[in-house]
Amino acid sequence: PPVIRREDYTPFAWMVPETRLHFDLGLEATRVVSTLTIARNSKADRSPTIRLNGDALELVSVCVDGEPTDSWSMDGDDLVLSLSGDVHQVEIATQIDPSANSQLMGLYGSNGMLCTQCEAEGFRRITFFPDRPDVLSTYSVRMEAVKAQFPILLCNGNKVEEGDLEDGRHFAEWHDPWPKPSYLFALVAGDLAANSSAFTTMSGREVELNVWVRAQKEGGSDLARTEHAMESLKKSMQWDEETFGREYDLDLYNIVAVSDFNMGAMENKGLNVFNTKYILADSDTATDADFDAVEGVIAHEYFHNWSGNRITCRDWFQLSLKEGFTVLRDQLFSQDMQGEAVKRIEDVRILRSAQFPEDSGPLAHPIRPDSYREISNFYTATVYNKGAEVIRMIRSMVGPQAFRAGCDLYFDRHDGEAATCEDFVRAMEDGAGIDLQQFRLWYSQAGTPKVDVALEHDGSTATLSLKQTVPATPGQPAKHPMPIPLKIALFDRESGQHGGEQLVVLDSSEKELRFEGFSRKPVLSINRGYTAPVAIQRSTPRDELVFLAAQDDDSFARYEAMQELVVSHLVAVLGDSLTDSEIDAGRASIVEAMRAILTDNALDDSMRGELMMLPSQTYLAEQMLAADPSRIHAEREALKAWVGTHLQQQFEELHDRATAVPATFDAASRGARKVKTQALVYLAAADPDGTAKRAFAQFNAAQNMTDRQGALMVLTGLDGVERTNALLDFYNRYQNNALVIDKWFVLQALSLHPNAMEHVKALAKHPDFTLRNPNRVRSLYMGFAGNPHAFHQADGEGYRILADLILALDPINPQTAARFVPPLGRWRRIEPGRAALMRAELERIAAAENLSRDTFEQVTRSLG
Ligand code: B3K
Ligand code: ZN
Repeated sequence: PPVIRREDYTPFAWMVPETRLHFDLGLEATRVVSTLTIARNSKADRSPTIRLNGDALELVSVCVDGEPTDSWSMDGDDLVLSLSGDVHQVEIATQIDPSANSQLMGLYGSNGMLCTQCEAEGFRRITFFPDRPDVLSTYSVRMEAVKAQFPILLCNGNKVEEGDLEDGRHFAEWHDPWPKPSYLFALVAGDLAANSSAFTTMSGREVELNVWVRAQKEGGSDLARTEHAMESLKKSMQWDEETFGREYDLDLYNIVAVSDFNMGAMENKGLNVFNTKYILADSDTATDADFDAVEGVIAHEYFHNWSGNRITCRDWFQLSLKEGFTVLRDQLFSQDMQGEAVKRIEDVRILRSAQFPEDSGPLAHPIRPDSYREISNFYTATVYNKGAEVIRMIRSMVGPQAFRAGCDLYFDRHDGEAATCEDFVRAMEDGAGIDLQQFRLWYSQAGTPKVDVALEHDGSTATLSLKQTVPATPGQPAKHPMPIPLKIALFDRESGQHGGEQLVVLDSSEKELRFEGFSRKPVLSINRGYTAPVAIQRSTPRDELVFLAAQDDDSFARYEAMQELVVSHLVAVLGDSLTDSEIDAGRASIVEAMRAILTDNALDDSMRGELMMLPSQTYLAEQMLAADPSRIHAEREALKAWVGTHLQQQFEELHDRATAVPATFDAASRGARKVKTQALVYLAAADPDGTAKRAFAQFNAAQNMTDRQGALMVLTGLDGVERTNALLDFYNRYQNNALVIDKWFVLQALSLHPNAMEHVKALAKHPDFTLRNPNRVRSLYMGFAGNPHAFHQADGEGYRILADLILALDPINPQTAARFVPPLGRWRRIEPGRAALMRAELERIAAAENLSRDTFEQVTRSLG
């Protein structure tokens, strides 16, 4: 497969001002007739042909200006038409089989309904079209189908007509007035039921809102589980008006939940299609975290209406233009809904466990990549989450008001266009009043910068020395220094106060900053609020970290101090550089800091729950050049047991207190649920038998999924009758609910149980397991790949299991298969014995015949 490069971009030779589509819908055979009005693009070179992309289409006929023509040819899957004039009408008939579409790209069947996924290049699996984001067209669509089978027919925009036809068939006609690229096209047909409501926009437009689910379902309809999604949609619409001044622009907003979906959701104009996972939620089947995820994804897709749809991307290299910006927008929204401190910590945790490994591995790429073979492989944590961090840095440097002015200018200047990241940066410069010349490096350089920090004290002067290095990444051996905004504060140890925060920007390799008026050496709090997505490297004395963990008035910095305390201890233990008494001292300071967290009455439980979490295995592995996953796992577990043993009484008291809090949706009750399960995690490590009983009691008394899943998570890691009974009870109770059965799979795949690998092998043969449903595949195998002691078993069996999965899944669903390659691609950062085994599995995959473009690209880059 060819490499596509950003520098090769050229505008398309034709414009397609109008697209008319006629669908005769059927599960096994769908006939599509498309009528395109095309005109030469005066801003592009003149071409004697037009290239219409296709993928696995059966061509039925081609007409130009009303006449059948044979002046066309196939170039691979693409249809190339010769055209002499400047304006033409092209009519193409194709036939497709949605039931055979297991890739879930284009038009496919799911549970008897028909739905589409077109981003990035799925529209070409529906009809021949210039399937690129810079070709904008207005769509008029007629859908026809058997009414009993597909009573509801949905498409983008507004419904203009509907009616009955002969032979039990019916039709609906839709028109979307907003020009859009083909990747935003969507249709859905099926037996659906809606939760309907309305929203009045700031200028008084009355918008009909519908959340659609499958009408008939064994075990009752899902309609009752759509209320939270609907409320989240209204909150998002309101918030975007208040915070960004953005208003919705159609009279209708439809959301449809489907159970077979490659990603989380899709922002198609006026017709979002969602994975059921991000729609269905009630307290019996969804955890508090699930509720938050629904709210966040609903918001994300809604916000795309401006950052993505009204202003779209010129080409796929600009993906972060819409994704990074929209992630930032949904993060800010969730901060406002759920509380800023905890949300920020959660987002940084995701960045560190998903994006940092990308940046330090063979798949590292800038947030605006320079090349790809398969664009689906670039829907990454780098483009999304680091992309959001990059824009957040601009916001931190200019402040929220100037940032808003920059956004206003961007929306105003580029409305209706297919824009670039460069357009966004320029609008920020002009609208927010900041020079971002050097800052543009954040768009072009990959790798997580490291910042070395030292603080010296002499007389009344404190001197802060900062030094940055941006590590080499594939294709980028040498880097330039980037501007790194760091919010800092200097604390006086005795009073526990600081003299105000300030933002320093490290914009050269090295910088020294002097601060006057310190009779004692201050305690440095740096990268407060996590202003820059960098790795801070410093050797802070333990007592200063304990001080910050207990006292810092920046919640993130407080969390960070606790993390650093644990990370520095575990890294030293793993480096075999500590004497026994040093190990004891390290553990003692962690116990001391944890005790302060458990007993601080001023702390709300939600924040307490964050502070209680140990740094993840992945984040710890990031700190080493060649990690031994088993040892990291063992030392992390040993520390957990140590802390659990030394604070057993405090954890039990916390668990008892939290258990007594009545189960509601308010923040206090949610916080109580969070610390309840956190306490069990430590207690399980310290006292497995006693905790099995305690967790089983929590499981049985649970009035909601948060408590039930938390208890089951702990129990799956333990041995005994409680484990067996809880797993059985959970399965029987929820066997008709696919999303909950996904939890049952993932908990066992992730479990601390020594036989987790055997459990995974057995679950792969379970009647409820299928390679056809991405949620189910991810539950079992992403869980497994994230389970260090099972996946990284020293004999390499875990690697073989994952490689076998990739090979089996690739012919069915290449996009999802390719997502399992990165865990194997980490081999360079793993100790040599395992690294060789991982590499061997990658080579075995690479040698397979007929590998998809998706998997081929990821495997070759990973071997690279
Ligand atoms: N824009 C979609 C991504 C779909 C990608 C499919 N390969 C989801 C989102 O970011 O909102
Ligand atoms: Zn998005």
